[in-house]
Amino acid sequence: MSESTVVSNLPQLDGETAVSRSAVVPQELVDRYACGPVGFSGSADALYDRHLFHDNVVGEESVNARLQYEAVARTVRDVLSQRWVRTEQTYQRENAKRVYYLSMEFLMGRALGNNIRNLQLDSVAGEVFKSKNIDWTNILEEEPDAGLGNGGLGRLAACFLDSMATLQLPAMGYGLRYEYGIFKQSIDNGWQVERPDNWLRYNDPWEVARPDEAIEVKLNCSFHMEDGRLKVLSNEPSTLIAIPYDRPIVGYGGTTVNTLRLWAAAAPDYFDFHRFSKGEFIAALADSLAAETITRVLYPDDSTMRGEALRFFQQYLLVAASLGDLVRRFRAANDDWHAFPDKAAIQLNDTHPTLSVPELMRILLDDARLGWDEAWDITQRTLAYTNHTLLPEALEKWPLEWFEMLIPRHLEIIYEINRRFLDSVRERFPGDEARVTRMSLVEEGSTRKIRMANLAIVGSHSTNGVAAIHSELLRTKTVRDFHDMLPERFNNKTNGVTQRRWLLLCNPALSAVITDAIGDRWITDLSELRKLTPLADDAEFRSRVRGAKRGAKASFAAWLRTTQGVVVNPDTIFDSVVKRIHEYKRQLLDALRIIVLYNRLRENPDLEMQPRTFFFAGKAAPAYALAKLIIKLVNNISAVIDNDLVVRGRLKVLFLPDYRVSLAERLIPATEVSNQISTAGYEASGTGNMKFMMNGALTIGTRDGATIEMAEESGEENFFLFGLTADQVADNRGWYNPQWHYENEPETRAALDLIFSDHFSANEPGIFEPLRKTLLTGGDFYMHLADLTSYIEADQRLLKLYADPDAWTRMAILNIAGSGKFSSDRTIAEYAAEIWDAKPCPVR
Ligand code: 26V
Repeated sequence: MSESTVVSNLPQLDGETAVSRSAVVPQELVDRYACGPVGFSGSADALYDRHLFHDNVVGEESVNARLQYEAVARTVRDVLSQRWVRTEQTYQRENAKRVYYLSMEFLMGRALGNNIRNLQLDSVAGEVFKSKNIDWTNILEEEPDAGLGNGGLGRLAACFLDSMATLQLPAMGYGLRYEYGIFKQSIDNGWQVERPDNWLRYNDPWEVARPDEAIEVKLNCSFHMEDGRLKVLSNEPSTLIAIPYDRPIVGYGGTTVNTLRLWAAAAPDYFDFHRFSKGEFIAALADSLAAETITRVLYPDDSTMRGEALRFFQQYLLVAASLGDLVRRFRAANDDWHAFPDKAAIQLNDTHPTLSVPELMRILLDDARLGWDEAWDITQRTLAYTNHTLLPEALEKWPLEWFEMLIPRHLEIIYEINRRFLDSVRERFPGDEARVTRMSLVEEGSTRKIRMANLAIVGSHSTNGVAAIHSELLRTKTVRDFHDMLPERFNNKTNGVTQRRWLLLCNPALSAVITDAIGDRWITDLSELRKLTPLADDAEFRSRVRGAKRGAKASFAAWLRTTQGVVVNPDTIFDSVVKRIHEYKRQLLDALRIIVLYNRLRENPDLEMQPRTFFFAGKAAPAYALAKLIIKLVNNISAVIDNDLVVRGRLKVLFLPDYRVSLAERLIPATEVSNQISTAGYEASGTGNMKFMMNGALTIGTRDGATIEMAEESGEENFFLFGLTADQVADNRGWYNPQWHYENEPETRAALDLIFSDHFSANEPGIFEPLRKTLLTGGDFYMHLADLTSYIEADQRLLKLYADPDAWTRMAILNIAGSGKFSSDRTIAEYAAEIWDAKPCPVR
């Protein structure tokens, strides 16, 4: 195939805008991607022009940045499309064991920059941009974040997809195509305001609808709309259809292109056709809107389980559609059902897809007509469950009635699973009826409920936590009875993040410094970063690392100024706490630290203190009033400090609205101090902590989640650890009294008094009163006051180190060097070897 231009069909343009020179794709890339029946060949900017003018049917005068973005994205999709097809063909040909990652959330962020990078098309893209006079940074901004997740759990799923594709695993993600992702957050007078995230308003250039692969989902009830609300009619069986929309997941190097398949709910075309024929055409069509309601919106709360029937429907839709699809794929290549666990591994991302247990049993019993024991063995060997939280209020329990109404056959199966399981408990622990009650899949009470975590543990062969301490607490506290009985099922898989997005893509300057020093193998083997350890003592290398950090701070400051009109000084220490707002994550503790520092300066204006900028970002669940009040407090502190001449220029507090993947990609490289300050024993793992570490921030934090393992990797002496341990938190519960700290620690008292004196709420007296209950009279459940003093002490040590730039940078380098364990490639390799028994299947 020739290197020169191919595609004709270009619009007739005048001389000035005609393609003057073309961006030629190097032969090596043409060879790599031009596979399959439709050859992709030659000129990338001809493809681009065709998409720009012909897909949109516009003339040159209508071109804008959004259309340019779509045309570039479609051009990139052209390049990867045949590789994508080839990937699936290879898996089919090899009849490889597949990994299916079922998740209600995938927090993908933007795809364009990532796909260009992973396909190694940077230089071609650069040429197209040059020849077409495209402002690259502008068009990247046109892509909305795919915000189909709340926080850590959804972002982890996205990192896992990247790693599975890079490791060439035959893997697929299954999720829901929410029309509205996580809400957009803005701030009005300091308060969080939510707006809908209509991310699919424009054509999404990545998704491929595949209506011919739709799955029918049968329900024992039907839906209709009444006064604009979704109503359910029980005992009127109906069918929904789930339509798959596929998105490409490009592995690094572009060899493997896996699929993220998202389901959209719809009514079948024959929906209620007898009503059509009765003349109720319009009414019946209006009811078909009811079906589409199911995948309308992501639930924006990741901290409290609320009894929302619609969410239960969503979970069933995900499970029924995904299992229907993957079983169909299995049947197309295999006729022996007993081979199923050798051909499919299904990972349940938290309990949200746990209906997979009764659904797979139903398929094996009713469709495949296997006996109970065979079906149960296959189900258990296929499924595995990951737990992501120990918070009791987040543990899912669904009312029995809803099973009865929607999926009575599944309830029947759950009863039988429970009967057999409780028999085995009684056999193992005779006479221990209290244990039987605790372990039952059914919670008794005024409304009987199914305990989804119990069902997931019983119906699978593996239950894992997401960091060593979390897995340990799971075994010894949360589901201890299950560990007593089934110890071999429990294991740990410490989380990780993809270094392709969270270092290579978001921090090009630091990436270049690292690659110059140790080569680029770290991109696919992060343990290579260990080679940086000796360079911590190399003055030249330190100065380069420092230069990269300084550059990232300056770009972030420039971005803040141009996009939000906010001025921050890049010569101050950049200190961040970014994550969902939750009491256990203790953003309040950070606010108290800042007030203590503020008081010190007010009391002693001559005090020497390095100037600092404190960044907060994160969303509060719309119904979580206290979390919203924390946001208000931070914003009010910010305003008061800005107006106080004593501290101006020395302390600055900034709440950055609408925390999301693309904001994290800018803030993390610029951060010098990472705060990971949850009450020990409550943060399952954390993954932001890892992103900061590999970008050269130092961590000030508690011994919680994966932060413990991070400190182990770089040495505790290179961490600023403080506060109660998880054991101490548990042991102190009985007698802990926040009042003691208030009475005996003058700075603690002064900080609280300042809040309650309305210093930060002069025009809104009393608004922070609810914090008195949280922090004092209500017992301070998350023990903020217990840890405040040691937080301040650790902070002082940190400031002392900052005053010595060489010592600081040395430590930052030792942290980067120690971050290799926290690649999601390592995590996925462990899942593949220890849970899935899955092997790479290179695309040929
Ligand atoms: C729970 C719920 C409860 C019902 C309503 C909707 C909803 C949505 C999500 C969740 C799951 C929250 C659990 C979660 O995100 N856990 C986080 O998982 C991260 C990845 O393993 C981990 O790093 C964080 O520490 C953990 O908080």
